[in-house]
Amino acid sequence: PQPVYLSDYQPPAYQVTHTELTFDLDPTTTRVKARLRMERHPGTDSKAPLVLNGEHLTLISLAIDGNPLSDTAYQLTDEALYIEEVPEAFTLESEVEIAPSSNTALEGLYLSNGMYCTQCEAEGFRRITYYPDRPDVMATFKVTVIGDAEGEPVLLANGNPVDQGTLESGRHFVTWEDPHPKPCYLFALVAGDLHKVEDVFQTMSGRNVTLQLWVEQENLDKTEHAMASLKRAMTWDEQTYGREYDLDLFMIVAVNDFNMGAMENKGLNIFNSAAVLTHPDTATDTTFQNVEGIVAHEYFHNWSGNRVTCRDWFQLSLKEGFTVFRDQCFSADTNSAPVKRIQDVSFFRTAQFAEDGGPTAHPIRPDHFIEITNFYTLTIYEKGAEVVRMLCNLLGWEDFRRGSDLYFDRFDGQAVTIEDFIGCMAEVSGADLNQFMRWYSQAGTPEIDAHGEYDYVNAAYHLTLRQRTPATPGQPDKLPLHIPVRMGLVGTKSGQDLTLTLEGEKLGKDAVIHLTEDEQTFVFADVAEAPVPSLLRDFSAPVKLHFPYSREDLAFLLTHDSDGFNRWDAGQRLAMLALDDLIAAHRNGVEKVMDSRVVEAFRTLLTGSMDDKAVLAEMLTLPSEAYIAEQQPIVDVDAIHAAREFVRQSLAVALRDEFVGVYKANVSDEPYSPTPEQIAQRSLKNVALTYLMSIEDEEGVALCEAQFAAGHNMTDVRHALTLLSHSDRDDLASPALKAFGEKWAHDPLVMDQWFTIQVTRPQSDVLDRVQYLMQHPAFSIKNPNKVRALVGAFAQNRVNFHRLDGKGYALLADVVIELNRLNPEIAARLITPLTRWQRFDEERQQLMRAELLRIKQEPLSSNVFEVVEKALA
Ligand code: HT7
Ligand code: ZN
Repeated sequence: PQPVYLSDYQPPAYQVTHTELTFDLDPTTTRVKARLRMERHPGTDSKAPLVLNGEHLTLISLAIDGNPLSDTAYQLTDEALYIEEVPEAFTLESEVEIAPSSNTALEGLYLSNGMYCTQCEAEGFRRITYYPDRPDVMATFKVTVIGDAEGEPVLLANGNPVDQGTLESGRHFVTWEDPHPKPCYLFALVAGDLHKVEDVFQTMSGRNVTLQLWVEQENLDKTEHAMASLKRAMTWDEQTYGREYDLDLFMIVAVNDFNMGAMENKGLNIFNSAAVLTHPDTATDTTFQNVEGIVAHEYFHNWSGNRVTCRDWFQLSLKEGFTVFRDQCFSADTNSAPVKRIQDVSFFRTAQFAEDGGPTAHPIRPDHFIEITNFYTLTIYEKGAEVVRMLCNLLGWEDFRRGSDLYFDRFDGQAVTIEDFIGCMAEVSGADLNQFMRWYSQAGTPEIDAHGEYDYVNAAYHLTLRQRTPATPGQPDKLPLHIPVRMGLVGTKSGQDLTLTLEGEKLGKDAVIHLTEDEQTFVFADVAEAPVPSLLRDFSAPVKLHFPYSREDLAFLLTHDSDGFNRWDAGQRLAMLALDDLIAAHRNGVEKVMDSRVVEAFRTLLTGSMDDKAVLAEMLTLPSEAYIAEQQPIVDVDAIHAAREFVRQSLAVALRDEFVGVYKANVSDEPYSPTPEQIAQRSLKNVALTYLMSIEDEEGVALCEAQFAAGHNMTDVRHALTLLSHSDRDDLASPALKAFGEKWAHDPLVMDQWFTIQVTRPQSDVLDRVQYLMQHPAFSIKNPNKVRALVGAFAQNRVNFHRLDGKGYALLADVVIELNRLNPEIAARLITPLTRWQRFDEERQQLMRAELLRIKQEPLSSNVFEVVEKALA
């Protein structure tokens, strides 16, 4: 497979202005007729051949302006159809046959549980018909779907229904029209035995929009939260960005087999059932919150992605980074803002930093790729969102909003670039964003080494910041970035933020300083007392910040920093220092000793007056093993696990009564509701229970068993089940797992949770269990949710996946090899843990590389090929 380069971009020679499609559905032989009105793009070569993408299609007929084309008038390959000579403007008609039932890649038109559905982003439309499958070709669509009246009573496509009727042989049809020009990646079709819940939303201009959520009958009781989330998102986008919905109908469909979370097809969003269905008995608080965020994200794409789309797939972050930023702000406004930020950053620093430091690191706007589906990454999405957030903070909300208005107005109905977006922001604000643009082209996580010195004589504080971005594949040398550092100086006597005076200007008590060079020293004047600097408040830039904080400094910031995010971060840094010592002690076979400062900091948290329970729960949560690993030069999975367990158990022993108190104070028999208050209370209670169960405290075990048995809601039940089944006591684990498995055997989404809980146990029998569960009737390798819940989750089980006999790696490689044939996109994602081999000791490196080499021997899909090549380079 050959890479495509951004620098080779050429506008399309031919545009499609209107697309008419007719689908005659059948599992093995669906007929697709296409009628495309096309015209040559002004300014392109009049001799340019017409090139249409097409894969896995059987061509039946082809005609231009009603004249059938002879075999010699066109050329067909496995990937494209070439027509040498075409008029300036013409109508192209084609008919092809496709087989949805054998489409296991879940790209194009496929069957999920007997239901027809589509996934066209990024390049799935070419598996439906011959077409210029690129986002800068935008057309209006009219689509007729013909199906079996009994088997597929519901026939959906984008836009508004304009016709319907019955046909002979028990068939029927519905015709849909979408008046908004769109690229074909936003095309969607769904047909099956679906049932709907319906609601109405009145837009800010007073139009009524019908909202429909389509699901299988047994899921009708799991739609309420998604519908409420959708209405909240519609209101938020009107109030925050002035964006109104633009059709009379908005539909969401839930399907069981889906490669990602959801898809923003115009007027017909298709969702992985795991990303839309909720019920207090079957979904946890985390799922409720994810569903709200994903529903909002897909809805927000209607403007940031659909009305204004990407010129080419290199610009993917234009729509994804901006839309993630929008959904993060929505969730922050709707729930607890500090907790949302803490959770997002915590995930980002663990997973995106790892991606940015590994062999698949790439800029937010890559300059080449082999397989675009490999680039739906944390860098494009989450780092892209961090960059938009920095921009918003640099400009201030007012200018950012004016820039976004200009962007939507100027480019409505067009396919554009990241420069177009940044250009609007620069134009409204007058800011020079040239250096800022480097964030889009430079891969790797910038690191800031910071040093501070208090000058008692002159009452000044000198802060020196030095930045460097490590080399990444293909980018050995980096230029300095524009890094906004939000900060404060917290007085050690007063415990208050001190006024920041820089170069004679009073900046207030919380300000942003701009690091634009390799090294800069900032001298703050009139600093009346020695301060501890609070740097990178609210994670103001996606960088690693190193400052030589003492444990005393961190304990001080933990209680005195006015920035909630940095208070949490101080706690994490303090715990990390203790963990580092314990990891070293474990490695050296030295007795482990708990740092009393950490115990005292936790005691203060538990007994103090902090009334935000959600933040408190986060502060009491230790850094994850994955995050700790990210901080180590060479990952020692066993030492990390042992050190973290030691800290957890030491805290549980020292603060046992406090944890029992916190647990009991937060038990509630209120009916379940996913409100921020209830979620906070449950998190705090369950964090306390986690500590108690780590020492198998008798009362803790009783509380845990009672919580499991009470079955009040899935958040509490799942947490209790996880603790029982991750304990060393089989008398606790086995009965609970058995009871849960039997109770929920009928519910695929709950069974996914059951799989995950079992394969993330720390006990050493897990590998056998994965193999056993892969034969379980509820498991199917063709269903991405099952693969993620079982095999993907196992690969996150650090002590067991990284077993020294290499069997964890071999199991993953076996599954990747099988999936490479069935679903290359999922196969390529699943390899990720093996690609991080350089982070481990020599022995594990050899084992991981051996599995990558074994995969490489196979006839590989371009998806898996690209990842394996990079991993072994
Ligand atoms: N824009 C959507 C991306 C997506 C996707 C991409 C590749 C293969 C399958 C896919 N399903 C959805 C989702 C989003 O970011 O909103
Ligand atoms: Zn998106």
